[in-house]
Order: sequence, then C-alpha cells, then structure tokens
Amino acid sequence: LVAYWYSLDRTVHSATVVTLHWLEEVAAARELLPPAQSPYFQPPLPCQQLVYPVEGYVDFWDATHLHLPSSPHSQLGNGIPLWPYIAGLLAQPIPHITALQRTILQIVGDTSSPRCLVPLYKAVQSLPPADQSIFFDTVLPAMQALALELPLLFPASVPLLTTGSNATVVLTKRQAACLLVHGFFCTFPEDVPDTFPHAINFWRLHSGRADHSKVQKLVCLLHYFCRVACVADPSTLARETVSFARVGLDVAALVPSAFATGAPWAPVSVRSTGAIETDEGALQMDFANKFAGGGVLGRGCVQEEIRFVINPECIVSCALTQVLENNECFVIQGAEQYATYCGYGGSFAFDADFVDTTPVDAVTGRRNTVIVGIDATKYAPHTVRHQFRYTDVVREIGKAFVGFAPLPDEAPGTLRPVATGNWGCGVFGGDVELKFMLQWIAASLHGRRMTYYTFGNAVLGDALNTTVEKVAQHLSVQQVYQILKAHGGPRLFEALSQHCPAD
Ligand code: AR6
Repeated sequence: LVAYWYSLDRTVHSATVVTLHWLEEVAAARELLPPAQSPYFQPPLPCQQLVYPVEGYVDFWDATHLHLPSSPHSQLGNGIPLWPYIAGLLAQPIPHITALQRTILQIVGDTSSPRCLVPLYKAVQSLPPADQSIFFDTVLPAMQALALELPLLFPASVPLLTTGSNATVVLTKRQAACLLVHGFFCTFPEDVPDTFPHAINFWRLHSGRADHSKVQKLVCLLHYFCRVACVADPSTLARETVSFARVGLDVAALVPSAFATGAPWAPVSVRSTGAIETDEGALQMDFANKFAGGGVLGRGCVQEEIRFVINPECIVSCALTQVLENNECFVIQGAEQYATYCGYGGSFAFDADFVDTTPVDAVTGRRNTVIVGIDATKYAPHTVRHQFRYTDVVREIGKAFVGFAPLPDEAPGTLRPVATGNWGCGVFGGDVELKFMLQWIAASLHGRRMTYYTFGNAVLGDALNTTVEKVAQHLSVQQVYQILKAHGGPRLFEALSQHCPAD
C-alpha cells in the first residue's frame, strides 16, 4: 500500500496517483466514495513509477518535528498512510467551486454538504469573473501541483521551535508556499499538542460563519496563491528564503545588568501617520499572541492577524512555534508583503496587489524584512489595574527586552530601529502610556532607536512627544523605572511630569 504510482512532469510538476483500486477502498472506508461518474475517478495519466515515501526520506514523527501529511506515519488508521489518498484527490481536476469544496471535505473526512464552506465560497465569488476563471484554470492547478511536490520539497521532517530552543528554521519560499497550499487544502494532521497553535489548516477560515473580515483574509490568501502561481521567474521561489527563529534570553539576569550600565534614553520618533509594516529596514513589531499568529486562521483580525495575511509566509510560524514563555519572542526574516489592506478589525478588507521592493540579501536569499512577535499580557476589564503591579511591569519590560535584542546579523552600532506602537493596548486591554514607557526603556537598554506609530492618533502623538521631551531632559532610564515601581496606577505621564521641574 505504501507504494504508489506517481507521474512527475518536471516542467509543470504535476503528479497523479493511479492506485485507484486502493483509493476506492480508502474512500469507501471513509464512507466518502463519490458516485461512479465522479470526475475524481478519471483515467490515470501516463506516469512513471516512484516509491512512496521518496528514497532517503528522513521521518521523525515526534513532539519536536512538524507532522507532514506526506509522512508514512500520517495515517487513515489501521496503518494505512494518508498521503496516497490526499495525493489522489489533489491530482484530479478541480474545475469549479463545488469541486474545490468537495475536495477539501474529502481530505478532512467531513461528510457535510459542500455548501458548509461558505466563507471559502464567498471569497472565491468575490473575485471578479475573469479572475475566477484564472483561479480555476491556472492558479488552482498550480497549487495542486505544488501540493504534490511536498515529499520532494521536504526530504526530512522539519524541526519545531520548541520552548527554550533558541533555534532557527530556514525554508525556501517554495517550501513555505507548499506548506501554505497544504494549509489551504487542510491536509495537515490535526494531532497538534496543546502547547502549539492549531495545525495550519485553513479549515476554520473556510468553514463556519462567513464574517466579512474572515472572507477578506481568505481573499488576501487567494491573492498570495495567485502571485506564487503566476510568478514570472519560478526559480526565485527556490532561491529566496524565509527564516523562522525563536529567541529566549535570561531576562531576569540581563535586564538588571543592562539597567546597571546607566544606558541613556534611545532617540524616539513618534509618527501619527503610517504603520509598522511600512517601516522598511526596521525591526517591525508584531503585537503577538503567545501562540504565534493568534487568530489568523480563525476569526481574529487585528494587527498580528492582518500582518500574517498580507505577509502570508508568516503563517508558517504558526505550525512551527511552541507557545512563548515570558522570556521569549519569535523572529521571522524575509517574509514578503503581497497585498495592501484597508479598514481594521470588522471592517478589514483586501485592498490591492503590493509589489514588495525590500532588497533581498544575495547571500542568505532573505528579504530585509524583520518581524518580531512579542506577546503582551492580556488584561480583562476587571484585571486591568494589575498591569501597574511591579511583577507585571517586570514581565512586560522583559518581553520587550527580548523582542528588541540584537539579532545575529546586527553588529554593535548597526542596530535597526524598532518600529512599534500601541503594543498590548488593543485587544489585550493595556494602558498606552505605561506600554510606551516600558518599550522606550527596553529600547534604551539595547541602545536601539524607536519609531512609535500611534495608528493615526494625533492627540496621543502630541502627548508622547511632550512626555519624551520632558523625561529625556530631566530623568534617567533608571529613575523612571524606580518611579514606575512606586507608581502602581494609571495616568503615568502625569506622575512623570510631577517629577520634572515645571517649564
Ligand atoms: N501599525 C501600528 N499600530 C497598529 C497597527 C499597525 N499596522 N495595527 C494596529 N495598531 P492589537 P494587542 C495599533 O489589538 O492588544 C491579536 O489577536 C492599534 O492602536 O492587535 O497586543 C494577537 O494575536 C491597536 O489598537 O494588539 C493577540 O492575541 C494596537 O496597535 C492580540 O491580538 C494594538 O493592536 C494582541 O493584542
């Protein structure tokens, strides 16, 4: 059963499973056998034989490696590997939306009507008619072909970024796209431990309520697939890379010693226009969830989720990154932006195609885009005062400290500025004045310039500028930290100005 026929046309990378008898048995076992006339059971294409799994494949089916659908351990049950079944489905033409919905349902083993995948339906229908034709005629077949390349693109299991690992995984953009296409078709095994985000299957996006923002997130992702499928020079996808790292520091020791150096205030530039993602060359903060990506593949649609759908390669980090500890962050380098957006939250929408001109490093193949995920503490209305407690302040400074720490490619004196903003102050209910000061302290401890985006709030911009000017003139980093410890409540800027001489 583990051997199957596989046609491999090296120019178009198309593959077809021909073990139809086997496939019928498997489908019957799942009670999903389509009617005899179904387009899913077409005559096989001419093919060459290939043994599954591919020769030399190194499979680690354990808690420290990503479980790929192409692994022989990914099974239907009773020792029957799942991959030939998935490959069989993906090798068949998917000429229209109903066929696409049905294919996904068959892959996940769901016997619901195709109509249950309403958000997916709406996302596809929202494309202009000409683009719908291009999607089914060109893009989807290219996605299927890329999906079928999985065993070839991943000759070994991908290691996970587990707690405390301080590790980096580098993938080509083609590998990243392959994983995302599998997410789209929902082929990943769902046996993900609780300490990881869900498998990167798009199931929760495709199904359930068709919220406007959910549909628009899918539109962004369809746009990404169109771009990848129609890329002028496909070799760029094999050449360019994206890296996914997990960074942990001993903040309990490092933060006090950084304070002891008497570091001066880092320069701050406050911007009431623009957004973090527009700050090319900066260390761009992702206001993250402790599970990388937060609700990107569900209903979330704020800063992190939006960043992940306009730079979809970030979504791979959801599959790789174990839940963050207080002293850890994740760093994604090289993710490309493919789309612009308008609106935010419930009004979020795909806006237009975006051509990312950020330079690509000739040696690493990585675009100079650095996205750093730091998760703030979440406060509910009844716990919001807790953020002013000393322990909470220490936790948040430690988190910003690890997020703003020098990266391996940054020599002393060449630190990128950090582009940040109202971290932890939206969904997570934090206090803007407090979070601003904590981030400014962390940036200063590293000697990193800070650009602060107020997200269009000019009043906040004025307040920040006034405070920055006063504090930088009259108080040291160490003094502000002491004031913070004693303060313990809101209206921090007012308290700080009381420590500064009147103008
Ligand atoms: N550039 C600059 N500022 C921004 C941008 C942007 N592109 N987008 C939003 N803001 P939020 P949190 C501002 O709520 O509170 C996600 O689900 C804007 O003022 O995303 O740390 C994660 O997965 C906004 O109110 O961050 C977590 O689960 C503020 O930044 C959770 O949200 C905070 O954005 C994190 O919540």
